[in-house]
Amino acid sequence: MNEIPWWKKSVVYQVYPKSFNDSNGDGVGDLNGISEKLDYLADLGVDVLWLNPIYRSPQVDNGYDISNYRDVEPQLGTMADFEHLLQAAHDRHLKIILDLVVNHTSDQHPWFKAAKSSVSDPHHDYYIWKKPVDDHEPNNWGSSFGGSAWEYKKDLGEYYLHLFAKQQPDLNWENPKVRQEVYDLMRFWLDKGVDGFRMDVISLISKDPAYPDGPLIQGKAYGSYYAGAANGPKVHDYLQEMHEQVLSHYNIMTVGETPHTTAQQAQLYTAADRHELDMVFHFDHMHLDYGQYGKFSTNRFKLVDLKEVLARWENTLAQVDGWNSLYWSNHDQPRPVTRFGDEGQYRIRSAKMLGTVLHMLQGTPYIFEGEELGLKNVHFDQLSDYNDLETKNIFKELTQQHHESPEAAMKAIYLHSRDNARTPMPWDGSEKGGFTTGQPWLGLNPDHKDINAAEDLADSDGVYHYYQHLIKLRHEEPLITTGVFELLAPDDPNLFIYLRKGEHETLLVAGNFSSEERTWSVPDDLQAKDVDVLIRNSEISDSLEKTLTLPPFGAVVYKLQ
Ligand code: TEU
Repeated sequence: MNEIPWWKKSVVYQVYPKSFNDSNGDGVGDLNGISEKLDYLADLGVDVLWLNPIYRSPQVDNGYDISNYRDVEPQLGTMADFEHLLQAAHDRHLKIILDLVVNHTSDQHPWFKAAKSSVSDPHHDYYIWKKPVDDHEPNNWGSSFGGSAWEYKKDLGEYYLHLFAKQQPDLNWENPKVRQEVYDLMRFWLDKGVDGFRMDVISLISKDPAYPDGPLIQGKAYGSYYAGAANGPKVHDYLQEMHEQVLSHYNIMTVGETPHTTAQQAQLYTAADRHELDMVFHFDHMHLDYGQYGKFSTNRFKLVDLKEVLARWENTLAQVDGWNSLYWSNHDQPRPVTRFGDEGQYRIRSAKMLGTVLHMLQGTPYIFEGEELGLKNVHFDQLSDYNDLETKNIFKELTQQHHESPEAAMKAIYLHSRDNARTPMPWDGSEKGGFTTGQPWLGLNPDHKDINAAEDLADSDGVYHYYQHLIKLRHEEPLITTGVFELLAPDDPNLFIYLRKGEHETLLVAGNFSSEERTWSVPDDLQAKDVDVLIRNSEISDSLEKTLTLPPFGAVVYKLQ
């Protein structure tokens, strides 16, 4: 059998540099701060660190608006600091992947400054410009952050496209010069020894040349660009060209962020024989609690729907020797304990349960900073306490366009603001959480006095030590990487139970998503006394009898011979 690629047996830890650890007291996390915490990360047992963008940026979208791809954002440090971090990580057998943001640049990038200077500038068609149609925007597309996706440059008599903030103009991937510029900047970092990339909204880089209007959904004033910009006509040509010209020349890993992509479409991105990407991030499980206004709703997910989504992705990618990423959260999502688990008396146990049912799936697990501590969403009282432009824009949309009360808007923001994930890491219970000696760029979660790394690591039953065990299992138990997935009890509204089947052995994974004790009738062929308990988060039977009883948010993994 072919050697299993290293990234199929790896666990990735996502570091949001601004919020991880501040080494120089300016209130902003930085690269040297990450270097200071490498032993914390190596001891957890992870294999790869994904750093959110570290490049020079005006910070309109916290680094996802890049003005120089070959320089480090001064607030985060210097190129020497990065090279030191990379070497120190490699010395601990930790790989580092960077965030490749090439669907768009900052409007402060020299390319865009030249492009907007004149329609005849050589850089003009590095971006996407259109003439007005009937004195209006070229189509009805809305920006991800509210408003139109088109910005008019009066002096040029043209609009430019920005699927995100107007300070984030979309690059024109139709232009081969743009593609070569991207491949060159990728080589710049790979030749430094970087171990791969997470590719920001890579499913959006090829647009439908007709730029058709998008459907009006969820009460939005503008049409969705997904119909014309997600999984566009040439996206696979571009990725296969990138693979041939760059990726295939290095022993690296790649993960594409592919919003608005189905499991079937993901087969095309990740099938081994297509030579595109190693895996993708999908969003199907992130949209289960969306409501009439999209993401900012007060709906709660339904476990039956969650199990259907996770099983569909497991089964669909397995059909083509594709590969899955496994995640509960990232820098754009609320905290898993709040969204999928329990913030109250079962916070720690539900955090462990969520870790168990995710890490035993087939795919590469991603741990977003703080997930290994069971962190919760933050309760900021004022809108002014939030930093994220998406959050500030949605407050205006909910109150001014949809006439929701400020209280209702703040409740939806509490549940879904991206700042839930971006509050500074609480290293200890001191006033500034051991994150900084200065004024933090974003407030810490007030609960950090009790919920912090020092407290959790001192608890042998804490979340961090449980995650160490989960990660160790992935490194030692081949079935977690290769076992065939089979969902059991698909209609059970509280229990997530599945198998990972090998030739002679089987793993049975069970998680209780409710705050009540639940039971499950174990099928005859799975009842066994001589089973190994690989991990459990509470008092659960040592063997599989006729009935499996799981306490509130209980989780267990059995290995059957
Ligand atoms: O996010 C793209 C994307 O899918 C987001 O719009 C996501 O759907 C939304 O944030 C969920 O609330 C990537 C980055 O992860 C995000 O931080 C950037 O703001 C965005 O691209 C633009 O680069």
